[in-house]
Amino acid sequence: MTELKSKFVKVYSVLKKELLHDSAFGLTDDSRNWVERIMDYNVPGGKLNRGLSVVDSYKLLRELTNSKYKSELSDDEIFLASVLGWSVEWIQACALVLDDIMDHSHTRRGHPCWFRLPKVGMIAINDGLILRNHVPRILRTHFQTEHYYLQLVDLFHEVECQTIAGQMLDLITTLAGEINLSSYSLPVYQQITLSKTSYYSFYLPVACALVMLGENLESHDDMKDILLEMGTYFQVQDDYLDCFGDPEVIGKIGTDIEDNKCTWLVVQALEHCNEEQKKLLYDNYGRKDPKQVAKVKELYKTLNLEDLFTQYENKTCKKLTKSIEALPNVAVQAVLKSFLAKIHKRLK
Ligand code: DMA
Ligand code: MG
Ligand code: MG
Ligand code: MG
Repeated sequence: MTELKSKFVKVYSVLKKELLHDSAFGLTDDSRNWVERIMDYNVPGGKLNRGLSVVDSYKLLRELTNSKYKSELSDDEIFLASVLGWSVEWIQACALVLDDIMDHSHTRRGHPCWFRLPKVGMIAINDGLILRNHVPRILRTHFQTEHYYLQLVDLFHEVECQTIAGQMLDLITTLAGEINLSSYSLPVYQQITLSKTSYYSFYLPVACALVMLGENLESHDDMKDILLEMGTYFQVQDDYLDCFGDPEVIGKIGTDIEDNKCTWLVVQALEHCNEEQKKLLYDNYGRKDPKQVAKVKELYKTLNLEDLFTQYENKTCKKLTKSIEALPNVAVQAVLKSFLAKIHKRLK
């Protein structure tokens, strides 16, 4: 583990302790124990890519955007950037707890989904809200007196609006798809991924770093556009791994076919199939029966969607690299390249 990562990881228990003793929640001994379980089960067990990229982005952007920041990162700066990183991880934890209920998922990060645990069940809905309400408390405790506090609160709020609207679109598109799969297309798919994934996973971490550096977010739209595009690439990979990934490696069992989701794979299948294959897809997509799921996967194989995905990955990586290299600022380029390196050809 790098020194920066180990400093980041340590901040989790600081925040956890503060939240467990935050009088706003008026916790009893029993509810305090429950909240501790919610946090420990759902917040720290992921790849931490989103959280760490706040610290990494802060470091890269600080070193190169402003000459007054030539010195080493102070412990205070690392701590504050880590707090923001964990706030992003908290948003993610909340989103995943609720997403797994809505997607009827079974496992997450190699364990049963929180709502699948005995005695949790639909309490998980309120638990998701607890996690979501931790975020403004964290921001208040650590940033209240900073000049950029309001900007930070606004940023989290706006990104959350995007994310939940994206989740809604994901879910209602599925309803339309249950009536007719022909409503699934690449533009519809891109709209869903942009809002449900790109904003909170790619834009938010970098925007946090920029706000901390006192930068005006509006003047970084070129970087934002590339980050959002990377988010789509990331979700295409997520869809691919849902079907073709190793559950042992990705830590979750795919449910997209059963759930009738508008995924990159089904959009490609619809685009490339003949009439007979289309009928097979219409008859078997969105059904719980494992035999029907297997038929859909077989069709994906017949249509060579695995090769198509590899081509997409290579093409997208080239295109993103070109856009990144066309940007004027080296620091911005470095941030974007490190994001791309983290996700390109990922297996989990
Ligand atoms: C994830 O979409 C989006 C959010 C906001 C959690 P998804 O349901 O494809 O994610 P996963 O495959 O991790 O369940
Ligand atoms: Mg989902
Ligand atoms: Mg899901
Ligand atoms: Mg998925």
